[in-house]
Amino acid sequence: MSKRAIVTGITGQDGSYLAELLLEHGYEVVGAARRLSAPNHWRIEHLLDRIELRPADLLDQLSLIRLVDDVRPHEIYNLAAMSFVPASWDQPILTGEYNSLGVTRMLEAVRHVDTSIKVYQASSSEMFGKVRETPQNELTPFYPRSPYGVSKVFAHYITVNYRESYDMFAVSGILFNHESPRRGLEFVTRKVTDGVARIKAGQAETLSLGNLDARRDWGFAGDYVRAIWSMLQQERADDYVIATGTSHSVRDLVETAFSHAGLDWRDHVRTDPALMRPAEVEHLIGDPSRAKAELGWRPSVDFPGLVRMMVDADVERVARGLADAAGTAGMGAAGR
Ligand code: NAP
Ligand code: F7E
Repeated sequence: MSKRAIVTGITGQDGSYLAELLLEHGYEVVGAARRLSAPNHWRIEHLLDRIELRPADLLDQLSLIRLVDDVRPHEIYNLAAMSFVPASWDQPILTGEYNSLGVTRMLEAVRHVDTSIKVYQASSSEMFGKVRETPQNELTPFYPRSPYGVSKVFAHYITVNYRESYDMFAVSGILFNHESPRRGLEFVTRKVTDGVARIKAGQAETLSLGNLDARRDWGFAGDYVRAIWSMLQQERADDYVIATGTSHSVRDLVETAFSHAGLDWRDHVRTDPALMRPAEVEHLIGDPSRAKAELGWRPSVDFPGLVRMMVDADVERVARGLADAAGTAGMGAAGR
């Protein structure tokens, strides 16, 4: 019998890669999507004849109960969230509604319908924020630096709490930054690779960025969804850090991306104080030892390989004249 899974956030970066992976594993995939006035299916267009989409919104408790009750899945991957950190300063209350209470609503739906359904919650390295130790592992204390980070700490602990209170198989993956050609255009990797492609094509001269000194542990989203799936296949529910174990600065990212396109970044990149954050997360680097030992997980794409993949995809997209085809939705927060 094939397994059934619900993926919330299926229209997002991770949802699209996870849906592909679940289909490869023979799952029936039900994607939960909120209603929008125009479809936002560019990441899952190629999957639409193999998945089922159902309406549900993290803000609406009954929509989640109905979804879980109708589908009766074996597994739920709760990826939906307001995921852009700067927007969380603009809309902290809505961020909490989606990312904290929304997760609680999903857990409540599972508790109400069937506590044997396994649940994955998308936790984040942003919970480490102003880091207490380096590198960060599953036991590193949290010190979030944005409403987004704070909202994810709530979600993380409510997931632990439902596991411990109701004996649910509920796990959190503490994922460090992961990117791909399907990343939203406002995140720094994609902003840079899209900028490189436009400059290369003569459509732009300059690219404005914020803090070039911030360092992140960047991996490839396609690798990270393998870890997500694997966490729900374990005997025992536990939380895992997923990271590459290496970090680079935004400046490294810029240098690597521009030079791959044969450009000198110093001729094009400007820094704009308006793009600095009220409280920055300076340096994140993860220790994925537990995931390596218990899940047998390894990343397959390194930092230069990731940047090259993203630059090549954007150069090709811009050359084909598809300048707006990928991810213009969600650019509400001044492009930071
Ligand atoms: P993403 O591309 O921004 O996708 C977010 C998804 O959530 C979209 O499908 C969006 O739907 C959906 N969504 C937002 N609000 C919703 C609501 N109220 N009801 C239903 N759906 C809603 O994010 P991602 O990069 O794939 O990340 C997936 C998850 O992992 C998120 O929870 C994120 O916070 C977390 N995370 C990401 C990273 C990373 O580096 N990518 C690292 C750690 C954790 P629309 O298409 O309708 O907007
Ligand atoms: O910023 C700096 C910025 O927006 C990375 C989300 O997926 O990963 C992501 O959060 C760094 C920051 O990602 C620009 O100040 C400089 O230090 O790409 P980002 P993020 O904030 O790390 C975590 C793990 C998540 O969970 C989140 O959902 O880059 N930076 N100049 C810039 N960042 C942006 N966006 N734009 C700039 O112009």
